[in-house]
Formats: sequence, C-alpha cells, structure tokens
Amino acid sequence: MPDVRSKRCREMIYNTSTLSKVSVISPFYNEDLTVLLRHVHSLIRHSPRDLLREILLVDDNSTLPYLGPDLEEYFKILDPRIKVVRNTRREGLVRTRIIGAKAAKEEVVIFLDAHMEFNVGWLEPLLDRLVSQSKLVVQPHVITISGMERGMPEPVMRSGFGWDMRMSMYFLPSYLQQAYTTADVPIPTPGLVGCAIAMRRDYFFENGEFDPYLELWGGEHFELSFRTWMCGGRVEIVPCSKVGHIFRSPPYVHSNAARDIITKNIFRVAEIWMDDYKHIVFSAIRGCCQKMIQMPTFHNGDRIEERRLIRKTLKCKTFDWYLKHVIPEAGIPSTNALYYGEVMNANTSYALAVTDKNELGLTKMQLPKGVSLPGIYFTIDRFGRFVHDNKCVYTDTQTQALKLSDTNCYVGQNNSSWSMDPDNYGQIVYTGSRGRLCLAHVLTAPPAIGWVELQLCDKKNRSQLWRFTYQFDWKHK
Ligand SMILES: [Mn+2]
Repeated sequence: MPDVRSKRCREMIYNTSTLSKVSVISPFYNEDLTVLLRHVHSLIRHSPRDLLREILLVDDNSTLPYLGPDLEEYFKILDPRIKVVRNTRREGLVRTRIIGAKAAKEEVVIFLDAHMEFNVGWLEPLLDRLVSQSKLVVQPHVITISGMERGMPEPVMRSGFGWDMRMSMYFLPSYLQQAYTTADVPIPTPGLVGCAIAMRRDYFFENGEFDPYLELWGGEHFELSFRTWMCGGRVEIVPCSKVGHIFRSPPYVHSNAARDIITKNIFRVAEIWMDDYKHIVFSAIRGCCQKMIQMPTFHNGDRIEERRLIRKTLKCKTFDWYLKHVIPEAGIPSTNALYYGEVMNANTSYALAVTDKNELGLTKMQLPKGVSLPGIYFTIDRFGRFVHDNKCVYTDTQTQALKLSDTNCYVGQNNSSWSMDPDNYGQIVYTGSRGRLCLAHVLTAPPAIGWVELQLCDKKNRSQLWRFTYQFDWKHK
C-alpha cells in the first residue's frame, strides 16, 4: 500500500510504551497463497515489533495442499511470533475468531481477514484509542484493494446497515461534521465493515464475544456493533489507521447453500437484537429475495433465547435507542410502506430528489455501490401515498408540476393515488384527475439534468422505469 495517510496523521507521535501489546487473529480458509503471504509480510513490516507480539493464523480446516505443513515450516523460519492454529473441522469465521481469541495471550486482540495489507503506522492509532477507553471497539479506515487500483484514497464513511441487512455506507452526517473532521479524528460509527476489528481482549469476552451460533460467515459485524452500542460500549473508525482489503469482485457468486446460511445468520441477528424492527428486515428480505433464497425459521436448537439472555445480563438498551442515538440519519420505513428508499431511474441512473422550491427533482447518483444518501428517501405505501419526509407528492392541476404538499400527507390527499409495478425496475403510476400516467425522467443535453414529469404510460420507455432501494413483502405479519 502507498502511504495514503493525511499530513496530520503522518505527524502524529505516539508514546508506544503506554500502548497495549497485541495478538492479531487472522482466520483463513483456502486463501490464495500469495494473498496470505502478503498479509503476513505486510503485518510484520508495518507493525512495531514491541507491540505486535503474536500473529495467530487460524486455519479453518483448509483443503488446499499448499496451506499444509510446508507453509507452517516457512512461517517458523520467517518469524517466531507467527502461530498456526488448525481447526480439525470447519467452524466458520465466527467460531474460528473465538478460537483465536481464546488462544490469544496479549491485552488487545485484532481480528483481521487474511486477505488484507497494511499501511505505515496502521497499528499505533488503533491502540492509542484503547488506552483510555475499555468499552471500545475500533476499526481502521478500510480501503479497497482491487486489480484495478491499489490503495487509492477513499473518503472515510460510516458503516451502517440496510433494511435488507446488506452493508450500507453513510457519509458523515451534518450533526457530526463540526466535531469530527474526517482527516484524523476518530469517528463514532453505527456499524463495522467487519474485516478488521480491534478491542481489549477482556472486553471482547465481557461483552459477549461473537454469537457462536452464527454459521460460516455473515451478520457477525452487525451483531457486534449493535451489541456494543446497545450494551454500553462504543464503536469507532480511526482514520489515521489505514488498511487495504481485497473485496471479491464479480462474477463471484455464493452457492445457494452459502446464501441460505448467510440469510439465516441475518434473520438470527435481527431476531435477537432488533426488537420489533426485525419485521422490517424480514419483509425487506422477502420483498427482494424470496424467489432466490429460502426463508429461515428458528427452533429450540437454534438457541435464540440463550443468546438473548446477554441483553439482560449486560443490561442493554433497545434497538429503538440505537436507531435514535447512534444512526439517526437512517430513515425508518413505515410498516405501511410497499416501496422505500432512494428511487433510481433505469435509463439515466439519476435519483429522485426534492428541489429548494419543494418540487420533485433529480440528483445524480454517482455513488459507490452500497452508499446511502439519507436525504432522498421516498415511500409508496399501501394506501396509495407517494411520500417524502411525511409530505405527499402531488401534481399541481394548474401547472402540472410535481410538488410536495405543505402539510403532512393523509390518505386520499389531492384525490390521487400512486402505485408501483412489483418489478425490479417498474413504472411509478399516478391515478387521479389527470388520468392514469407514469413518472418519467426527461433527459436533456448535459450539463442540464432534465426534469421529472407525468407521461402516458409506455412500458418500453426505460425512462419511465424506476427502482426503490427496498420493496417489502409484509405477508408474514
Ligand atoms: Mn474479507
């Protein structure tokens, strides 16, 4: 990785004698050899010797021959701090991390994916945070390593969650912008990316480790961040600590079996931690993916209650508290919503927005995948309302402009109703005094971005096709 730290981060001086010693825990399963070697070499090169005392490589029962005894021999010669721990059966990422934490001897544990590399000075800023605060989980700023780009600077974003429990990233909300400059100040974050997590080892165990009944992988980073915040701790991103992570690139797809396991993990986390908000998650997953995945159910053997006990033991707050205090910028869909979120045009990839004249407008969605822009959420609900921020979208009968109502939206306002095709991309249909019409993005020559208007419906016209972030299927309620 090139050194992508800000000037102020580079100038920071840490008193390493006050910092805790570290056990790194890197589980691996059939990792590429070069990737794993680079991981270990990069760790050794960029971590001060007196701080990084232990590198635990926990092999989750890999089957590839090059990860066998020869590799262990190589590591033995390379550095005595490296220990290879072998699972005798496949345990999955979550239990493998717990196995690593139990084997670890130092004061701080850092869980890493084995396909990561490290920037100069990545370790000290993380440890510096853990000196004064014990109930803290910290994450470095994770940068994408891909075949195309290596360690390009990327803005520091907060991790959150999508209502379908996909990872969702948020720009720093305005209420934090004054207190936190993204350059070098640690930022509270609602969630974790999941590939690099540091905390004091005793806190890891006191705070409920990881949920050992999460199989394979998936959901554990949500579980840990919900639990930490709700049970009196705090989660932070430390921007001066930069690490690179290799994300799998398309056309990589999970097997159906893996997808079902990941879905079950997510349902489990929602069931245990999200109180009544879990219904939103279940409905969003049904709405998006029911055709693709099997909807899980839970039995006594799943030990939901056993895990839920932790909330009592640790006297944890509710998920409602978490939403209000930790991630207030995430909109909460109404349980009447059929479609919710950002509304993107199939033809132009612009998203619906609201102009300063309170009219329906557009904004360019030049955002990386998974990044959420909370200001532009819309809802179409079961009562035919098309809503933004409690205000109705309606068409002015004089000017035919699409506007937002001045008052809060009620059912049947402006004698019109809205609906949406249940397709991936579908028409947003208006029915009212002007007849039956479809919302379209009329594109003009750049740099103008055009406008939205109602047109006669035409399924072949792609500028009449839109997609909401979420589509809900509430039928289980
Ligand atoms: Mn990873």
